[in-house]
Amino acid sequence: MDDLRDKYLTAIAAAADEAALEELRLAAVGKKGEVSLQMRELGRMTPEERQVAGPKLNALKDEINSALAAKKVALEDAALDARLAEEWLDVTLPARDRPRGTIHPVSQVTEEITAILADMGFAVAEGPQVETDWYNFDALNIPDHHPARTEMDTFYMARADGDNRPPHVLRTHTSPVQIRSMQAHGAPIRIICPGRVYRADYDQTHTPMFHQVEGLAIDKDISMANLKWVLEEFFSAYFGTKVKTRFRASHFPFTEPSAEVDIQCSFEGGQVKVGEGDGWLEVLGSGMVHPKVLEAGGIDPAEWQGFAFGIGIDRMAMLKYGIPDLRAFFDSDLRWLRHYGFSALQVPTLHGGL
Ligand code: 2NM
Repeated sequence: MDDLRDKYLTAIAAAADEAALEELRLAAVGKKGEVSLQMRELGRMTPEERQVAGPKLNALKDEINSALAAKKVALEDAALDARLAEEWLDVTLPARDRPRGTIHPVSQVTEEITAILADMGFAVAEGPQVETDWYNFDALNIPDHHPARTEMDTFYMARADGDNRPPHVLRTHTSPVQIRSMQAHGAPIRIICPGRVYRADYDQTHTPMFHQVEGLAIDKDISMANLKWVLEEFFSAYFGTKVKTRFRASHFPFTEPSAEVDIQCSFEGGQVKVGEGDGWLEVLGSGMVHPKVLEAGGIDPAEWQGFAFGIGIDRMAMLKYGIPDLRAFFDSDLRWLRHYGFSALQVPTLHGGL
């Protein structure tokens, strides 16, 4: 029995892998293993002999099984150690840089403006950028002879000879969307229409494509007072400081009366600061929607009235984020986009101060 113990404990200690261990298990304590065969001999012993040999054999079997189990764990530990040494990973390494885009200031500011006005109860409406001249001009009470209709100011779509569809233009404002919304939903209505608009103009302060958001609120008793409140709330939320407005009488074909709106600002050292000082900056046009425009939208002007306004989004972005040159907005220069662009994670919210 001592020979068997020495033989197997030594072999188990020296086993190189689990397969060798399994072979040793079968040879020692398997059905036909040496220890098992010895146990079968017990039957042929005298009771006195058996009382001595039985417990010894059982102890030997237990000892070999324990040695097998312990060696199995040791082999597994060694295998894991080998893998850990082999598959070495430095989790403190900085991640590889990935190419990342930025959110364009126009997109960011559109989101900011939308968040503020949506919070006041305006729904967002969108529409086509190619419009008939009826939606872009006639419905807005812009007469046939009006200079805005000339090819000097408006992009007309090319037409083949004999094409008798009405003339189409690139919309010069988002008002056509408001006409379509009035036709679709009727009154009362409170909507804003953000989007791209087009005018044949190109210099320091004008690009042939730019962005506008127009607002429209129609109900039974809406007045210029409501307009002034909405605009002051809007500008104060947008610039993050109380902003006074100044209304100056003006003229647009689609509103009567009409007003151009200035916001309070200071000009110091070539720097414009909104919401302080005693200077004024013209930022939008507005007024009470003309009865003829309500009619074009299918709304009875004897029953309903309301205000409308139009703001230039690009200029709002320049003012808030100190961007000096409008034309650079649309150059797609990566250095400009990285400098003035926003992170995709920087989502404007009212509670976050936009
Ligand atoms: C402006 C100025 C004044 C305007 C009018 C309408 C409509 F379609 F409802 F009649 N939408 N926007 C409007 C009025 C726009 O932009 C400078």
